[in-house]
Amino acid sequence: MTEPSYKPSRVVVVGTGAVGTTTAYTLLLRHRMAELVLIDVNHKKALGEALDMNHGLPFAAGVKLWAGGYEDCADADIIIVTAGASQKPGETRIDLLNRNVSIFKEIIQNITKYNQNGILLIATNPVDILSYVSWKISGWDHHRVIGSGTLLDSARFRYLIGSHKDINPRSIHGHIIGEHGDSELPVWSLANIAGTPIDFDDDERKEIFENTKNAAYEIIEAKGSTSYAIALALDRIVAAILRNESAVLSVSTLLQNTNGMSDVYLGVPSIVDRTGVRQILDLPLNPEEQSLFELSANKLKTEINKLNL
Ligand code: 6V0
Repeated sequence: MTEPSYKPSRVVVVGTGAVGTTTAYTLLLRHRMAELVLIDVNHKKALGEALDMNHGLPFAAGVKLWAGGYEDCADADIIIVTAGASQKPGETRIDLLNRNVSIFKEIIQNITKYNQNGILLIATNPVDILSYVSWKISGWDHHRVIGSGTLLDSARFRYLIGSHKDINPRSIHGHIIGEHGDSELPVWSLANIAGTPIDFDDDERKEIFENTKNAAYEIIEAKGSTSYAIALALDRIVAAILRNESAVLSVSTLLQNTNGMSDVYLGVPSIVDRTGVRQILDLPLNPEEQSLFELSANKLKTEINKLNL
């Protein structure tokens, strides 16, 4: 009798620092996949993290988890990349660019040596540019190369609006778009609660957006890195992919005449399903938002043009 063909779902996390391990732990607790592999240039660290998580399995889901090598990417449905340098207090995300581009050249080549059909999910900063770099180096269809984009920023935005209104952030609809970084912008013209516009005055809007944009600086100053919220954001994207949800998430994806902008990765509300980013939603931005969106896209295009890809 022939064995039934069954391929367990597999997620690989490359980089077992603060973001990678918190993401792996979140995926584990939420039982997102059957197999979870941890890879790091510091293999000992990956081994230690895998052991620690494995010892919790009697209290958690039936996930097979190990510290592996790039050959384990072969059967992966999703490879999440969180490896590389992170911001030190006072550093911008763009400051990390040169260091992380050379790390990425090596990592993406290692992954694509073993896998051609999976989905790459990039979290390392500057995430939009590194998603673009990953798309170029991998040669994969752009639908399958996704950055975490402004999903985390949008969550911060919704949390802050919800706190001001004393309403659950899950009931707040609002998006931050553009760069995951200093040139991002809030789409106030479309933000709403059950279709009702949000009645903040200019000062309240300014305060909420500044706190959204500067949240990472504040957390890094206080505790050295951010990890819990980004882990939940990455978990959300993984769930949307593996469950074929067609969920609308502000991920970083290749713009092709999106609100007039092309050939750059930026965070925009996109439909995410088992194929990756199925489609971008073209937003009816007001003229001020449109010009900020163009500034953000052009800022990143300038940085991309400096790279030798
Ligand atoms: P960290 O804790 O320093 O971990 C980085 C890990 O990467 C370490 O374990 C390194 O050993 C490993 N690493 C370095 N080079 C390689 C390599 N060539 N191959 C494999 N592994 C390697 O950093 P942290 O986890 O805090 O941050 C990781 C990245 O995520 C940084 O670039 C952050 O800026 C970025 N973040 C992105 C967010 C987003 O919204 N997209 C949010 C938070 C952080």
